[in-house]
Amino acid sequence: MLLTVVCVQLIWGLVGLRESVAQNATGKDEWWRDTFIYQVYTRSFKDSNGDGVGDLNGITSKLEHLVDLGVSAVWLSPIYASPMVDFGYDISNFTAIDPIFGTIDDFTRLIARAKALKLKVVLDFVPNHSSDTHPWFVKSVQRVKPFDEYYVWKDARIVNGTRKPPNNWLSQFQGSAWEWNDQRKQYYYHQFTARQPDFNYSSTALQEEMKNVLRFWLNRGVDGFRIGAINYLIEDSHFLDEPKSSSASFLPATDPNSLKHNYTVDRDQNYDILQAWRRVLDSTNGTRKVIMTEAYTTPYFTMKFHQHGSNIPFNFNLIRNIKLSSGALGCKGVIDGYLNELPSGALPNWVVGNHDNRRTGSRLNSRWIDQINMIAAVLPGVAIIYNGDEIGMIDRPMAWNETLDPAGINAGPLNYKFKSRDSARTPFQWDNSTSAGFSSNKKTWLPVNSNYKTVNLAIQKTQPYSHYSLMKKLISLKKNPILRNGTTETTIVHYAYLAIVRRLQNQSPVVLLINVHKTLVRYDIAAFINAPDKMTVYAANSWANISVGAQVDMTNFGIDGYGAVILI
Ligand SMILES: *[C@@H]1O[C@H](CO)[C@@H](O)[C@H](O)[C@H]1NC(C)=O
Ligand SMILES: *[C@@H]1O[C@H](CO)[C@@H](O)[C@H](O)[C@H]1NC(C)=O
Ligand SMILES: *[C@@H]1O[C@H](CO)[C@@H](O)[C@H](O)[C@H]1NC(C)=O
Ligand SMILES: *[C@@H]1O[C@H](CO)[C@@H](O)[C@H](O)[C@H]1NC(C)=O
Ligand SMILES: *[C@@H]1O[C@H](CO)[C@@H](O)[C@H](O)[C@H]1NC(C)=O
Ligand SMILES: *[C@@H]1O[C@H](CO)[C@@H](O)[C@H](O)[C@H]1NC(C)=O
Ligand SMILES: *[C@@H]1O[C@H](CO)[C@@H](O)[C@H](O)[C@H]1NC(C)=O
Ligand SMILES: *[C@@H]1O[C@H](CO)[C@@H](O)[C@H](O)[C@H]1NC(C)=O
Ligand SMILES: *[C@@H]1O[C@H](CO)[C@@H](O)[C@H](O)[C@H]1NC(C)=O
Ligand SMILES: *[C@@H]1O[C@H](CO)[C@@H](O)[C@H](O)[C@H]1NC(C)=O
Ligand SMILES: CC(=O)N[C@H]1CO[C@H](CO)[C@@H](O)[C@@H]1O
Ligand SMILES: [Ca+2]
Ligand SMILES: [Ca+2]
Repeated sequence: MLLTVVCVQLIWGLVGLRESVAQNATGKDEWWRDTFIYQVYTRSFKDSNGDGVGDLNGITSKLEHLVDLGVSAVWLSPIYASPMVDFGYDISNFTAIDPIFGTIDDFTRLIARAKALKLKVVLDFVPNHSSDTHPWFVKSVQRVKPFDEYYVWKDARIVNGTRKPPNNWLSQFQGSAWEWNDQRKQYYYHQFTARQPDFNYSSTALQEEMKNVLRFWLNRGVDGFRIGAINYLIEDSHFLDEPKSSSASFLPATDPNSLKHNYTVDRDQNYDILQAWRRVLDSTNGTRKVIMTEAYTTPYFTMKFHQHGSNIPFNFNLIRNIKLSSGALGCKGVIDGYLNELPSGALPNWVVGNHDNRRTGSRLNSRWIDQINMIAAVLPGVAIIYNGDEIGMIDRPMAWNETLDPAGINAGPLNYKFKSRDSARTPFQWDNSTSAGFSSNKKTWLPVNSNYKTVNLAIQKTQPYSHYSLMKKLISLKKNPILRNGTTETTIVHYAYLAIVRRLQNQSPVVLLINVHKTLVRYDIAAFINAPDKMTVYAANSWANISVGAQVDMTNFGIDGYGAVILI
């Protein structure tokens, strides 16, 4: 069995050597090309006033950290007025700052400071739904025109004299996606919690409102938007039951994965709406505006966003498809699969983490933290990191009575651990002082991870082989012309190494080498990947046990188990 795997890997390795993906990252000279973009989860980055929740003034006070890292842009998770049922993804006013985060003047100061530091600012745009406390929804309930059609309302189905939802559609957060409203005497549709009614994008008045939201923030100096849950915008107008999925028999009938969502997800008209927003952004003056889109979907629907106005349709492959069991072959497959699917001329991107997924060190394990960061850096295109990725923060397990995320609460005490996103949202670990330097308050909205005394930014700044020191080198490497314009080869060297080789004309290549095995293996890597006999270590993780700057003999080279190095 083991032998077979090794043989297969060897054959793949040989194939890999000859098969160059030859994918060069275009996207012309957009400012986001070949950069890292940094997501700030607003509630957890920095608390300026001691109430235990992160805020705008906190972010402004820490923008220098992002300059020090070298990222091109900061994307802020929602800062808008919200009852915080889904921690800001339930918006009650799209053009107001929630008081917990500050004021519009605080926002203006944040933008001014970012501009002075040459940092771009990207806002979260959450267009699928609003909060049920939004004045539009309140008026919709009262059937006030034109608000009456802003949301998706349907009459009940009466079955044997009992009121039932219009169809079998399920919420992403468990159970029926329909909620009865006793005042309007109709059900409304909600893809997420019942406190987040979906908009009706067939209403042109609603479409116009949402464009005005974009214009409002563009006029205040933002450089683009990250559009959340974009593949959920439109629902099929026939409202037919969705078919059962192949895993339906293993799942409770309330689990959204028990249905095949072909009437509520990935509808064609989503792309038309995106293009209308693209036109709004393109008709503003000044810096070119970026659109990043979030959709957990198939490669076909992901790639389609490239042709409909999204500059960065999030590529979740590193999060979703790299497993502990992947090995070098699995990693190669994931990377090549994505690059081969990309439409010609499209700019690749690699999402390393976000507030909806477990952190790398917890989803996989600690040795993968640097390896995933290195893969995202060396591959062509944009890398998107989540606050804490640069210092290797890991999830903080939560007890049931500490759970705040509605996705966790709705799943109940037995299953919340699989659904809750709280563990990846704990406060940023700045230093070893009270609440990790996040807040002067000992009590923070989510608890600080108890590892903060050893895992924090201040200490990692002093350590030459820390996650942070490595991340800084990775971010600056993105600007290397070979990474910008070179071709990409993914290769399995011998059986132990995943190699990513970036090559430009006659220059010496840039090589990422990851030992997926637990022991050191020496090999003539130079011959195998057609690299020079002598190369220099540009960066290394701590497992590699090798000095940055060392010159190595590539004809007989190896790195310690789980080590990863970038050679130039
Ligand atoms: C949102 O808040 C702003 C600022 O407070 C206010 O001017 C505006 O009317 C509000 N919008 C709605 C739809 O309530
Ligand atoms: C309606 O009630 C009848 C009699 O109780 C029952 O046989 C039938 O299955 C019910 N129909 C539905 C759709 O529940
Ligand atoms: C959505 O809006 C359109 C156009 O205003 C309207 O015809 C339709 O009935 C609305 N759909 C729902 C489900 O409310
Ligand atoms: C949805 O799936 C069902 C069953 O597989 C199929 O009959 C139907 O045509 C599909 N509808 C769409 C819009 O793809
Ligand atoms: C963009 O600049 C042009 C020329 O200066 C000006 O006419 C136009 O009004 C500006 N558009 C916007 C949206 O500011
Ligand atoms: C959670 O429950 C434990 C006991 O099971 C208790 O010690 C702790 O104080 C509770 N925490 C909260 C936040 O209620
Ligand atoms: C806390 O960090 C400071 C500097 O970052 C260091 O001097 C000090 O020893 C640390 N204290 C503890 C208890 O780790
Ligand atoms: C790399 O590509 C950029 C943008 O296409 C171009 O301006 C630059 O000259 C290229 N550099 C090299 C070394 O080919
Ligand atoms: C990218 O590759 C295409 C063809 O594969 C080539 O025409 C183009 O010049 C390349 N662009 C850069 C920036 O190297
Ligand atoms: C690191 O390398 C040194 C010298 O090559 C060796 O003595 C040491 O055991 C290695 N450490 C680990 C953790 O592999
Ligand atoms: C990445 C992202 O934006 N995720 C959000 C998608 O929308 C749902 C519902 O608003 C949120 O819960 C997610 O956090
Ligand atoms: Ca605060
Ligand atoms: Ca929707």
